[in-house]
Amino acid sequence: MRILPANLTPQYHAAEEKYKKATTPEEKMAALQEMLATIPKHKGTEKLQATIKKRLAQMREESQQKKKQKGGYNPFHIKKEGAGQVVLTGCPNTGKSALVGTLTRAKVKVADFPFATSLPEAGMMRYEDIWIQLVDTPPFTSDNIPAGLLGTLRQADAILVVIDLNSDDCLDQLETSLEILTEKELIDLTGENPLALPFLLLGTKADLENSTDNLALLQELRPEVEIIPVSIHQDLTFLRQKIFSLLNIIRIYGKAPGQKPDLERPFILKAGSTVVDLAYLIHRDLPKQFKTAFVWGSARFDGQAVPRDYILQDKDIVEIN
Ligand SMILES: Nc1nc2c(ncn2[C@@H]2O[C@H](COP(=O)(O)OP(=O)(O)O)[C@@H](O)[C@H]2O)c(=O)[nH]1
Ligand SMILES: [Mg+2]
Repeated sequence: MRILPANLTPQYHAAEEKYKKATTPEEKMAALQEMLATIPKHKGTEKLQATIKKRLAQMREESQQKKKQKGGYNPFHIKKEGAGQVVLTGCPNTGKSALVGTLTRAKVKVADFPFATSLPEAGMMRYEDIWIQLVDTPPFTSDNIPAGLLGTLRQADAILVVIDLNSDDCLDQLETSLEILTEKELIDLTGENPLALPFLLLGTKADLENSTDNLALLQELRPEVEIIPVSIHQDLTFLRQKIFSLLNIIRIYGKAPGQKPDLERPFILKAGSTVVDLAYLIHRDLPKQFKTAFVWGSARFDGQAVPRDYILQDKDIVEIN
C-alpha cells in the first residue's frame, strides 16, 4: 500500500495521473512541473518534492543532450514501438538476451559467458492482437553500471528485473539488482515513489536443477517481492500475459457509424482512460467536436450511449459520433 504524505491535493493527484499517462518526455516533463506546482509545500512532502525535482532535472539534461547531438546517434536511446516498451535488466549471464530472443524474433546475442551484450537491442513480442517492445540491455554489476543504461531504463514503460535461479550467486544478484534500481529511483518496494516504474522480478533457468531450491530460499529471505520462475525451454504464454498486465494498458477497437468495428488495429490507452481520452488519441480536435459515444463490451448493453467521462475497459468497441 502507498503511504501518502499528508494533505496531497486533488490537483496534485491529477498531475500525478498525467505523469503516469504521459507517453513522451515532453508530456512527462510538463506533468512533473505541474506536480511541483501543486504539491503542498511542507515537511511531510519534502522527500517527494526532492524526488520530483531530481527527475525533472534529469529529463531536462537528457533532452538538452539530445538537442546537442542532433543527427548524432545514441545507441542507448531506443525508439518506442508498439503498445509499450519493456526493458530487461540484471546482472551478467542471467538470461536476459535468451528471453528477448525467445519472446521476440530479435537477433540477440546469447552466450554462456558474461558481458556478451554490449548495447541495447529491441524486439517486438506478440501478445494476442498487439505488439509489445522488449529491450535487451548490457548487464550491471554491484560496482559497474554501463554508461547510458540508466537513460534506457528511465524512459521505459516497465522493467523486467532478471536473476538466474540456477546460479549460486542468485541471492547476490537479487540484492544487487534491487539495491541499484531502488537507489536510482527506478523501482520502489515501499509504494512511496510515484515516479518509480512498474516491474516484475523474473527468475530464469527454472528448468535447471538448483532452481527449485534456490527459489524457495530466496522467497523465504525476501517474502515481500514475488519472484516469477521462467525458462526459455518452457511455455511462456503466462509471461506474455503478465507483461501485458504490467503495462496497465487497454485495447479499444474503433467503429465508424453503420460499419463493422476495426478489430485489426486497436487503439492503446492507459487503464482508466475515458471516452474523451480516446477521442483525443483519434484526433486532437475530436474531444471538442463529438456529441455521443456508443460502447459495446463493458457497457450494460451493447451499443449503449455513454457520457464523455465513461471509463473504458480492455477490448471495448467504441463508436464516436
Ligand atoms: N537451461 C537454461 N539456460 C538458459 C536459460 N536462459 C538462458 N540460458 C543460458 O544462459 C546463458 C546466458 O544467457 P544470456 O541470455 O546470454 O544471458 P544475459 O547475459 O543475461 O543476456 C546462455 O548460455 C543461455 O543459453 C533458460 O531458461 N534455461
Ligand atoms: Mg545478454
